[in-house]
Amino acid sequence: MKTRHVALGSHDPTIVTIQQHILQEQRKHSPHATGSFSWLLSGITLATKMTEARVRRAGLLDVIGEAGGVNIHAEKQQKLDVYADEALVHCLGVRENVAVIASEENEEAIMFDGRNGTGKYVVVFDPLDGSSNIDVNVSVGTIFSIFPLPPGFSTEDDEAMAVLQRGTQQLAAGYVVYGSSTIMVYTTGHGVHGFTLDPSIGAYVLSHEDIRMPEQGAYYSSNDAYWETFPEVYRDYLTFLRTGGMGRRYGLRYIGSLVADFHRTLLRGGVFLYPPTDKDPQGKLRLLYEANAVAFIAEQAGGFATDGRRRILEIEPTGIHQRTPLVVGGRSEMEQFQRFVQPDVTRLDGQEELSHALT
Ligand code: P6P
Repeated sequence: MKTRHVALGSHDPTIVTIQQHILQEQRKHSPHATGSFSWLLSGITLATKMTEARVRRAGLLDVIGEAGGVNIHAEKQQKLDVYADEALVHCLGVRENVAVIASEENEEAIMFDGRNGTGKYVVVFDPLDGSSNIDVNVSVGTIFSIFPLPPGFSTEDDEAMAVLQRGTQQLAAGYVVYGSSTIMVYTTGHGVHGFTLDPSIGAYVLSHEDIRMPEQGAYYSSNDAYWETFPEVYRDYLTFLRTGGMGRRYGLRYIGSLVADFHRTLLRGGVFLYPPTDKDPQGKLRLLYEANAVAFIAEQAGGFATDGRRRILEIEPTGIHQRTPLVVGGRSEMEQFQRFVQPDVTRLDGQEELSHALT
């Protein structure tokens, strides 16, 4: 009987895992890459799979509810916050090319011992954003950014200095949405790509190649409960969208979980806003491990992100946990927002940054 040779995957040639994709991207854009970056990324994907397994069974395991502690922001830590953080710290800790990490769940940055010479990367992350939504089965997520270790940085230096880098320094950024399916979206500066976790093989498989934000969407996304405390220019802009100023009356979609609200905005277009409020005059979202990653991905997909005055990626961080207002969306919505917040088009900084980012 003739032996039939079936090459692995030939029955389903579309299977491209995130590891394969990273290696392909590295070979395409940095031919001399050593695979060190994909080794790092495999630490993040493993940690998110560990977290996903718990999130999926949250109602069945003793992981619902509060862990009893509070984080740096005096927010009650959920048990899954702590688990997700420990998974990332462990998985990144065994990757010798990671020198320093910083997490929403830990006040200080962590410098791993004995990494002089091998440590090349800094990873900052929000291990489980929106975790208070878990108990009511609403999507939550993990957000991360990867930076180079600054040249000349040594173990004698303050690890915070390794972490406090502008968003433009990011080598890569991504997020995972633990939603109706689990999807990881990432960029290394060469477009944005999405990978859906296939539980039957335990791998993230390419499902959304080269994601582009629609030029114009149909939704705005903000917590209108704070309407009265939004700065007037934000209220004027939202009224403009609501009343058809951009050729259509925008609907409102707001989940209250950044990764889910941003993921919808990335795929469907529109604009997400967390403006300054009386409760959070500097904005609620964190620059380093939320806004920067979202901004990098948005710009790579043809959109833009600002804090209302500056391009998010240009903000010089002064603190690991500093907060920022965030407005992120597609080209049309962001150009219109720019006209509201910086009407004097002669003002070069914002205009230049916007035009630079949107070219
Ligand atoms: P509010 C979740 O707690 C979070 O940090 C983000 O994921 C989300 O976008 C925001 O806060 C929601 O905040 O004030 O609307 O509940």
